[in-house]
Amino acid sequence: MSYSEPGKTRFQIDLRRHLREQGICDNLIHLICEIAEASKYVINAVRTGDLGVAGTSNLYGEEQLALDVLSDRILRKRLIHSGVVCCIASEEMDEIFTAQATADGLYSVAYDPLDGSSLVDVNLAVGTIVGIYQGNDLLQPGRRMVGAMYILYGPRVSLVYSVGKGVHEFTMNQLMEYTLTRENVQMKPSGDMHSPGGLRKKYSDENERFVRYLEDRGSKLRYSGGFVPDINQILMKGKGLFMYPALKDAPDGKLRLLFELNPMAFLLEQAGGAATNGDMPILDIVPEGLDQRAPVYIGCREDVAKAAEFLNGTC
Ligand code: AFP
Repeated sequence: MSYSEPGKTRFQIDLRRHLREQGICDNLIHLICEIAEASKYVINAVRTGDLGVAGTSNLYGEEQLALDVLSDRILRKRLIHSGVVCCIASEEMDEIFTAQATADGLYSVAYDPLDGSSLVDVNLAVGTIVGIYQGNDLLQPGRRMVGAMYILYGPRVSLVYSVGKGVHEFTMNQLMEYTLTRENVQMKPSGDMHSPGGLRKKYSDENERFVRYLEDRGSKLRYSGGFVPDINQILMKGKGLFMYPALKDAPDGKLRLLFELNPMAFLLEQAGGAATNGDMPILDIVPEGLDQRAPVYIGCREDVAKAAEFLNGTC
């Protein structure tokens, strides 16, 4: 249902009220609201912050931008002081940070504070991605998440979340409050848009054949270089497929399981879509380390199933 139809004024439902209606515990409501609060400072950093490098590198050996470091610090502080988090890990940290020794009634959070940060200097959309687990174990299959969300910093700021009861979109208003704009977002079974990541000349024959199949079917190319805007486009249009496959020199692809793939796979499945690495659902992969990557095909469930057929040779 859309709450923003032109010409119709509706009562605005804010994030906290919507969360309360989900019947989840107060700690989880508090945690999601704290992340939403932190995002207001991240958007401020994105809009006005230093675009230079930080002079440090992350656990993948990638050069960190000042914005990566600042966004990470904003989220980390907020999470640590929330009182409801025991462990956190982010794409910008080397190891898991323990905020509280006890795990009872508390959550662990895996997040990418500013995904696509290298796009800020050319003024393209970027985002924050978050996966939430009960207790202190972050190295468990994504299917055990109790919630996932992202915040998209585009021409408008939007927050999309799920606590396992559908996918809901909120948009930041002029008072910097998140109000409901779409409830129970649903994916179509198949679509006509594709976002193929990675250099095509490094694709396997199977992946190359799959992309040619999509093109022959009339699928349009839609790739921004930012995972959050690319996934948001698929979710909000209800159609499309994003892939970042294994490459000849990168057998696990590029995207990170804990910080990027699991939260997005959780949201897509909640909306009736799917996500696979080609062999198994992304959400069933048991992570072996924080820095694990995986190939990914995510979007409409029939398109994702077709990708798997090309990869396993049945198509
Ligand atoms: P950065 O955070 O280094 O900009 O990477 C963004 C990202 O992880 C993800 O947001 C994109 O989908 C993907 O990389 C794009 O990768 P390519 O530049 O190889 O297309």
